[in-house]
Amino acid sequence: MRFLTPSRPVATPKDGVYTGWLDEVKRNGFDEKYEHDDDCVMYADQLRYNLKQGWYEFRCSCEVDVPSIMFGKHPLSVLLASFGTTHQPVAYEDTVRAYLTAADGGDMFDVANHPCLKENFEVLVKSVAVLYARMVAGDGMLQLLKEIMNDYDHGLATNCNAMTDTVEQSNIHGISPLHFKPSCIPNNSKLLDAAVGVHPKTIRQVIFSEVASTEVIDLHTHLLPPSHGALCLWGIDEILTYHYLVAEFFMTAPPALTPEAFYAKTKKEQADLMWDSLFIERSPISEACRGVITILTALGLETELYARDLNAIRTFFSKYRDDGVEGSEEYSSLVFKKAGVSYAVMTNVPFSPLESQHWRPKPKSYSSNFRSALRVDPLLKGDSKAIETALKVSGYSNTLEGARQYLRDWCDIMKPEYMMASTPHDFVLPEDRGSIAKGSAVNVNEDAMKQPFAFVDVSQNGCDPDCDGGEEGMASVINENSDFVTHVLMRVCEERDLPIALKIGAHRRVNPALMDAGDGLVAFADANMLARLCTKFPKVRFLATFLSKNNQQEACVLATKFRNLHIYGCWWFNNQPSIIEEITKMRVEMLGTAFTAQHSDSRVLDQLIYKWSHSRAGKNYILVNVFIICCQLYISHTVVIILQLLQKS
Ligand code: FIX
Ligand code: ZN
Repeated sequence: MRFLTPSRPVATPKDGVYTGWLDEVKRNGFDEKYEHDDDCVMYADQLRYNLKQGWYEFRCSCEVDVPSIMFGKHPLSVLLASFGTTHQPVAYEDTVRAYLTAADGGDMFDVANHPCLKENFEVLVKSVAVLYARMVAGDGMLQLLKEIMNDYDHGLATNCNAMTDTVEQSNIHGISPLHFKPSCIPNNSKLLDAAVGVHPKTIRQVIFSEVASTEVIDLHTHLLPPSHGALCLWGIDEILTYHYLVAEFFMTAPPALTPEAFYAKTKKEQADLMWDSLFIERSPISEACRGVITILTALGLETELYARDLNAIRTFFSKYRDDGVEGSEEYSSLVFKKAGVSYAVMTNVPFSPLESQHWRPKPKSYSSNFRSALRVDPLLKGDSKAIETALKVSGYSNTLEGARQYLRDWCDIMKPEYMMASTPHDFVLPEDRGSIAKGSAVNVNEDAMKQPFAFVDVSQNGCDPDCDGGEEGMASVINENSDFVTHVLMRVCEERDLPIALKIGAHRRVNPALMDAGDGLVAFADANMLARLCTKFPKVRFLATFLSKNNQQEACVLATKFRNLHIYGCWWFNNQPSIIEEITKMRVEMLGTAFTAQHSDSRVLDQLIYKWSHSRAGKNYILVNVFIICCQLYISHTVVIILQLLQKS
């Protein structure tokens, strides 16, 4: 690094003497005052330094040939000075490589050309380029050393890979998973404030690298923390029995094996069957199967995977399992770290006694990797029986006010980020149930209701945004005609300023015997209902995702009509590379950046690794795709800004 000191530009250096900037001085060119200053101190052999102005002189005889910058051989310092202001690390790589291989420079020519070492040498080049770019931007050398010693797992013995601002070439051109790699440029680095620009030649590399190192928030999962005991699912047997894989397994399972017989087996036996069928007898190429491979590879289990040795894989997990809750906690932290997820929003169901026992009488404490979302499906479904039972068991009055209080209390206990529910396939708003049944107009556009899939002209529906049906405060008893959406759910969302996340278009139990694996989809869900909810409850913020590919364009249009609507994720059957590509491109084109590209819907902790590695990866996946699309649209300036924001967030 000593000879890579950036220097002021000099046309004809005297005796090979150059000027370098001292630590933490922004290297932004030559200050005219410099020549006449009296604060210069001679330190050796006619060389001076000036602490006040932050420069020193040094001799360097190294000359290098870097055709991408200047033709012919030039003194190293002249080449470095030619950069002027700060650039992206990749811009310096050719010069660093030339210096490190020069005989009077790093003298590493043999290493650079050794068949077994040249890859490692390239990693060294990239890591030096990062440190150099940071020094040019003004990060102090001592700060860099302290960081390496304190922030990297192996201190000064850390593999240079951790310090490179890059991802493997194979990722950039293919669709292989893009595993999370913590950024080697911390948030306090001055490099992030420098107007570094992005060169068209390097933009792909920069995008991949930024996306790989961006920590995500997972908006919706079914994960529960280790403190919730058996409800926290992790490990190979859970991974293999994920309901996406069970559905795939049953397509070709022997006819003699009924779903009932399958589910009667132990988890381990089920996992054995799945492994044999999907990973040994057949090629694991579906998205869900690839996910298993991504997880195992990320956990360093390539050898076991290559040998198709399920028991050896189990041994890895049992090391954590044997340590009880502590082991689960340790494994959970590892997964979040590897997945690059800062926190995952859970799905917390107060109506489930299995779950509510972990919240009442006193909520169990859990790591900051988890945040809560209050799942309220019975309220959206209008399932008066389930609601009545829940109220009775917990000692609330069987009234709408009782239901509201129940919800408020759960909000106090769980402190949710939002409320959420999945609509049933035959969902209609309670008020419409009435209008269809009785044929009377209840604040809806009757004509539009006759065309279930036409966009409702919401301005014509005569709905007063403040109206709530007039039942306010009434001690009404809960029955099948109760409008829980208006009088309970939306009321509490408004009171607490909580958004509600809707998942629209699942058709539950299409094949009931397959349980969760037997759920299907509604080919076209009626999105009018969402438009009307957004109109009727303007103070409530709606998050929505649709299960059918057919609804995606309509969802985008709706998002541009209602500022209280935000579209998120490529859910479940849409979470396939080809569909993700189509949906994401459309969303970028129609919504710009005003949408949330993805959520994982993980049910098993380990799945965070694959769902996010796949979501980050290139070509047909989400995050990289978003940025590549931006570049294709020639708005690379915006890309730079987004990348900077991402890095800082
Ligand atoms: O309703 C939901 O939250 C769905 O995500 C689940 O019901 C579904 O089983 C699932 O896991 C999809 O990914
Ligand atoms: Zn879900």
